[in-house]
Amino acid sequence: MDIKKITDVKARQIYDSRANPTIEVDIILEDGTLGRAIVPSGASKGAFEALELRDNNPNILNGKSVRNAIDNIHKIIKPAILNKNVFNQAELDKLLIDLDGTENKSNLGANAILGCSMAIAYAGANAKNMPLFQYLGGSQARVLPLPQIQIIGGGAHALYSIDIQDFLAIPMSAKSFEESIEMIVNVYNAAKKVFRKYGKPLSIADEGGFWPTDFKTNEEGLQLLTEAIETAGYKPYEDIAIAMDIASSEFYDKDTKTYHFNLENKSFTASEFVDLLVSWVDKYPIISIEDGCSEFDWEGNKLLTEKLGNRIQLIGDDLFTTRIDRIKKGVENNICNSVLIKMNQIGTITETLEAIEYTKNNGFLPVVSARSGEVEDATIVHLAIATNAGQLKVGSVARTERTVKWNEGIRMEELLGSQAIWSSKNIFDRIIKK
Ligand code: 2PG
Ligand code: MG
Repeated sequence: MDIKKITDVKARQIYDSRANPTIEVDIILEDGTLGRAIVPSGASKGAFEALELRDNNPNILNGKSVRNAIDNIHKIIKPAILNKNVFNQAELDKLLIDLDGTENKSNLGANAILGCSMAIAYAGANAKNMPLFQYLGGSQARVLPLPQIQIIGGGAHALYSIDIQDFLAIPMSAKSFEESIEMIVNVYNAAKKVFRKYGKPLSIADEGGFWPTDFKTNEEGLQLLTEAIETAGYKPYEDIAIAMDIASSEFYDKDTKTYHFNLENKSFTASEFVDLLVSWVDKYPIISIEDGCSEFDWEGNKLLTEKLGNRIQLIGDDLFTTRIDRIKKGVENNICNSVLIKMNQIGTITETLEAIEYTKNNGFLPVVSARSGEVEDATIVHLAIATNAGQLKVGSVARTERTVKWNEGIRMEELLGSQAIWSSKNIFDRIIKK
């Protein structure tokens, strides 16, 4: 068996796309090979995510510095993984989990652990001179994911100027990954024209999509995006369909069990809110809805699935937080039909791979996803290809922390050449029964 020993571990505080500190980890091997990775960070975080360890000193970087997590890497993780074989990813991830010893990685910090886990994977791949997707997924890793790309960004990513978080586009008629990105770039640029036509300023939200200034209703996002699709010369739904991330946990009141749109000053019971979403699916070219109901509202999500589960993709993000125990609850009770996969919700590469595997094996669709705070790291693209997950969500087609992922996908499609398989809209045939 191949052995390459880890001889050094270095972590440092660097900065993400939202000017927040984050962690970069270098893993160095006996032959000098370097594996380097950077940890992303969310804003609309799920209550059941693994813990991102921040220093919480109000005098330093708004409490967001990550020096303690970095100390944990140097003082606790480094001595434990030195001289270990880098190719034993699962064993090393298990070691990191055990070193932490808590259920939510709150001891060492999920950010400290994930940074090491990712860098170990890169060091292994680099030592074998392989792209990461091939190292993690082998010779059958070759499905290029159907992208889900943000055109308008609201909610926590635009100072709550509207309640709904994302209006995204899915390139249904694309014949390849490369073409799929080109199509969405056309829609993005058409959205610029549509915004100008209505006199809306072109500001950019956290993930590169347009900031929803002067919206009177949340539904306006659906109207503008549909018009942008048409302006770009595409047929809504057939060519480009709409995906939404409602991120409804952000405006759900646990005590009164109601959903509240601040923009319109309207409150909804779960069943009224589900009815609203159903009416939107009837009226607009929507193919996918994420977190339609809150992470605390299993009944609402169940009702939503009863009404829409055969018609569109229903993704659980905050609801599942990439945890098999929570995904299992969805599978067993027919709640949602898809799972958003975020590495830092769970904290290691191995657990992320297991969550994707579990999701696929139980007939749900995994959607590998970036966070709203991103960096120049394209690990998730490789993760999506490595697992043949079939879908990838990264924010918009603007801003380098986003394009670094799409561009890597274009390169990997080229590298795979005739071996590449295009996920395509057919992926939805597994859940949509029309
Ligand atoms: C989401 C993500 C990415 P955040 O809710 O799906 O869009 O946002 O990283 O802020 O949780
Ligand atoms: Mg989400």
